[in-house]
Amino acid sequence: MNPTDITAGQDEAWMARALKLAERGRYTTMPNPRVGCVLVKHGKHLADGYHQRAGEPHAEVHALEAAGEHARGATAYVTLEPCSHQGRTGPCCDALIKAGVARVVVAMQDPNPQVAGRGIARLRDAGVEVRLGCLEADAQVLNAGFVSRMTRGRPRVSLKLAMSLDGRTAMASGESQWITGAEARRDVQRLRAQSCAILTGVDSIIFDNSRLTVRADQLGLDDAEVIARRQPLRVVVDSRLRMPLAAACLSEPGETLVVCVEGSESPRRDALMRSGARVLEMPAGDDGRVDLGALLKWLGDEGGCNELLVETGATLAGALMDACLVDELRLYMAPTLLGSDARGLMALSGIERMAEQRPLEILDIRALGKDWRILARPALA
Ligand code: AOF
Ligand code: ZN
Repeated sequence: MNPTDITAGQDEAWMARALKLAERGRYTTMPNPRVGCVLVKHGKHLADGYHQRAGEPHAEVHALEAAGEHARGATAYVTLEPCSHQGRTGPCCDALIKAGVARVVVAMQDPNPQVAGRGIARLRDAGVEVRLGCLEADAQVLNAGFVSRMTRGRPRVSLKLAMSLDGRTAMASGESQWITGAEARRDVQRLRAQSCAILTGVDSIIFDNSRLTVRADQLGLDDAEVIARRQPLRVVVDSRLRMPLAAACLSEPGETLVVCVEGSESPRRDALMRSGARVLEMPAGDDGRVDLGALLKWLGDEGGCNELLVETGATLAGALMDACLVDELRLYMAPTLLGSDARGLMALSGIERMAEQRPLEILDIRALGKDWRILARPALA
């Protein structure tokens, strides 16, 4: 939509610009949300702003600074409700009021319980006209991880699986490199870069010695070097502490969290810590393994984790699906056949009859080089 096209929705056009600005923070704002702001006066663009990093000014502050005195009487388009709390930075709703902004168009309410409507209420109390819900669906998608952490106390979980056309993910030996091509792997690199943490099982570390890192040279983005300076937290589910002390990921930049069940052998734990791991004890679930729901809660509450990417084998993938902890499946399907001796996609329990199948809803399918990417989510019963 063209912002100068009077026949089209003016608010929507300016909000689309604000969303594009917010998008620039995709790889850097965590644990904060991605937020963009555009200031407009008499139908003309005044200034842009977006949130870059937690601890740094919010989107509105950048835009107000750029507009200076001209902000008086302007309309602000913000992709998230302006904050009302004193966090690492001051309340944005007060900054907008002080600058004399006359109207604020907001895409979505801030799910942060410290804000949750108070920013909008304060603006209205000060006589500022507020429109809420402009391009809300797009804003919700952009910050689905932040919304999940704020409303459910756990990250949004994306389960990534690379498979052959016959649904196989590895040879019987565990060998799996590489099923998909370079473009699909680049897509996964970007996914890693935008995730707060990557979750895997200890068997994936043992078989593949995966590093689970973001590599600047594989991102294919302009600011790849800057993005790759932040490495997502690596989380290894390792109920009985079988993690090899020489695992490659332990010597990579960034942190590796090894998660075992409470009461695990302490000499082993100490040795892992000396090798550079952080060890976390979690309660055991009914099967004696790490309680995955409790781990996700910890990652949300203590780890500030908005988006969690799962890159793992069939057992942990199945356990997460069984526990209804997967929000999105990202299946990378390669045009190849690995045969029936190869490993299956995920070990799901309790499926014997067709009535017990687990239906999925496909959200998007697209080609990535010679491979296909399928985005899906568990279908609601
Ligand atoms: C806004 N504009 O650009 C962002 C907002 O620790 P702080 O001070 O950065 O506050 C973080 C919280 O502020 C975050 O949890 C969310 O509720 C809100 N983020 N709000 O008005 C922005 N990034
Ligand atoms: Zn703010």
